[in-house]
Amino acid sequence: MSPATIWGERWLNCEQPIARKYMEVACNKQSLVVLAADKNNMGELNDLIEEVGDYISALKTHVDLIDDWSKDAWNEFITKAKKKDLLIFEDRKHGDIGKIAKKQMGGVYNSREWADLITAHLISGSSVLDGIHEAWSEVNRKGGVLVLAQMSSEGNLLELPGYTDSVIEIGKSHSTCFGFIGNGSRPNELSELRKKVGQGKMIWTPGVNINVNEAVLGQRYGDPKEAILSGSDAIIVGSGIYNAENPKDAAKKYADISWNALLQRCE
Ligand code: 5BU
Repeated sequence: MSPATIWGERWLNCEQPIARKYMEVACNKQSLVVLAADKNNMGELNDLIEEVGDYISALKTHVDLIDDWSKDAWNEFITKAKKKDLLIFEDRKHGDIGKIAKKQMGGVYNSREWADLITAHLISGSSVLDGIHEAWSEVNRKGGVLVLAQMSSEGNLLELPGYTDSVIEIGKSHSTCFGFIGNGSRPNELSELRKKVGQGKMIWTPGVNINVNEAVLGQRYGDPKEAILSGSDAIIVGSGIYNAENPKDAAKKYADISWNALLQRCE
């Protein structure tokens, strides 16, 4: 199915190449699944991407989780993921002032060179977005930031009155903001977020698992279909896939649920 048929105006009016790429890949793979590849070593990461790469549309990493990280091994892994047509999304949760966020895009991990998308809190103000933008520009790349408007964890302080609204206001008008992280575990919060964000930016949602009781340490889970129907454009799923008895089957299942929910939302 063509992106224009599925995404309609959002595809036609979209000016961000990365958002277009995501919408296109999602249609090709019929999946709105972003894999949270929270593995601790390169071997397991490589195996996981081989196994489920065809059923997901983006790969979310936490580069600092890896025990045996090396530049070469990482570059090889990223090359493999790109061959599977995946956007690379580092969940860095930047939050420092602009000039430091810019430097933090370099350093040992040098995420400006390989990450297409990155997360940031706006706790320090909008300069974090400018800093990240400049870091990408210096290596002739243009990426997108997913700004944390909500979180999935219980008791998070983004829920304090006014915070989410301020974040939406800044993010909506900033060209480096690709979209927002919404709380996948609470469909009503997601619907509210979508209303406020409008159609111009993406909403991607962690806190999604078919087995909502599997949440530990303050994580909260909601149903993947509900998340999409409430306005999410991508479900971020980690343990629901990599801890499944058969990760490939689990990835296919999440892909089918997400895609069918999107079709239903388009009706
Ligand atoms: P899980 O295994 O599906 O619970 O993993 C969720 C992933 O999403 C994990 O990598 C978290 O760092 C990430 N996450 C989250 O769970 N909740 C949030 O609000 C944000 C990110 Br932001």
